[in-house]
Amino acid sequence: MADYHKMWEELGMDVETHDQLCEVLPQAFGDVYLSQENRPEGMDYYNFVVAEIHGVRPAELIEHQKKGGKVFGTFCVYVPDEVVFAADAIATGLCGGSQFWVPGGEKVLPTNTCPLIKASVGARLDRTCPFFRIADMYVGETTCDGKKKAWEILAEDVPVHVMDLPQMKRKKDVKAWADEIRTFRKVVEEMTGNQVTAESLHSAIVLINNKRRALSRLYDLRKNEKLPISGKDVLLISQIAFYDDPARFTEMTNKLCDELEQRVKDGVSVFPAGTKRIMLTGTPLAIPNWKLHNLVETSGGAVVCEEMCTGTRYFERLVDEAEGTVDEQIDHLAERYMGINCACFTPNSARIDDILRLAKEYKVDGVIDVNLKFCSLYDTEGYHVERALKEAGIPVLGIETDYTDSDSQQLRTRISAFIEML
Ligand code: BJ8
Repeated sequence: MADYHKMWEELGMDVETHDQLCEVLPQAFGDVYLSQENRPEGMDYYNFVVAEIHGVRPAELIEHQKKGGKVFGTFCVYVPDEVVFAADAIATGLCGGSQFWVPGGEKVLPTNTCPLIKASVGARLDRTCPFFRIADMYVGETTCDGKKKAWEILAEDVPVHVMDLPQMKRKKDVKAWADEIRTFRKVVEEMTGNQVTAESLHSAIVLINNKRRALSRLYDLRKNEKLPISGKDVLLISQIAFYDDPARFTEMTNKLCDELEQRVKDGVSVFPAGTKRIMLTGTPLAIPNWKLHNLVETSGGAVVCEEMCTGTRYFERLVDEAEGTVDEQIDHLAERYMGINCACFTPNSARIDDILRLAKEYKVDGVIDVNLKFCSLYDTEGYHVERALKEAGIPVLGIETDYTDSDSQQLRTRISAFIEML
């Protein structure tokens, strides 16, 4: 990796502590990723992005700021990136997926907070992630209780705008979300000094839809009996989608899909025939959380789909691209985003329908219902998820875990036994 120490120092980072993270990440990435056989050549791009994760993209964001541009950090797939890009600003995902940041979060949060929140808060307060330093404003949402309270703590250190997400899906809730997006538009316009116009919003909708189209194309390729790419690799791509430049990401992902389509034509598979097809459902897997995919794919299974925010919830369904006024387009955004099925909604039966549909589409042999420790929303919803799967005759294994490696052996035993009985 190139030397970015000067940039990190200028960002006010704790460079010494950050160096420790830089030391362990390449090893972890090598073990999980580079050890795979017959990886598509198109993965070189994503390998490069990860190798330079705290260098290349942060440098681009800083370049954008030097030209007077703003950067917004987000934590949830309900926040419409389109509004940010329409004001000539950049949106970047900030969810933390490493245990490295958790102790920092625990300094201010109860221990029984989910690791995603603890890692995100720790990354900011300990000054050990450039993305968290660069963002001019954080955009939070009222999804789960832990996040809602975390925004108040983060707001002492960085400007935070919180979007009030309704938790039911009635007509009036969709309208309320559209109003929240209108407020967000004003916040973004004020922060950037740029206007969101009908033209710029339309271009941004097409830009982000194209990213969704590329991801959807990639996921469709996993529906093939012969899998041209591993689940691990697709997870990595999904994670990178949250912070890479959207146009470049779309181009590179489409290029990879060209290669994968050729593989399908040639009958190439990265797994031996008969490998069990597993779908994961549940809480998101933020970068660099590769633990479960690695366990499944080194225990005789292949992950073929993720019903997760780092998965189908991120890209399924497009925003209506009909041209119109800013107000009309915001209504289209609200409709699309309110179609995401997060466990913070009640009832959330459409998620169960999605899981059953995806299990069929991806021809899965079994489902693993994943819960990040202390996420009571997904944990509780697991009751309905697992019951519906059992009723449909689809084997399911419920798992609760965090970012540590302490349960890896135990999980491997359970996952191997599950895959063996499929
Ligand atoms: S739309 S899943 S990204 S809220 S895992 S922090 S819910 S305690 S991340 Fe999420 Fe948006 Fe929903 Fe997706 Fe809270 Fe649960 Fe932690 Fe979570």
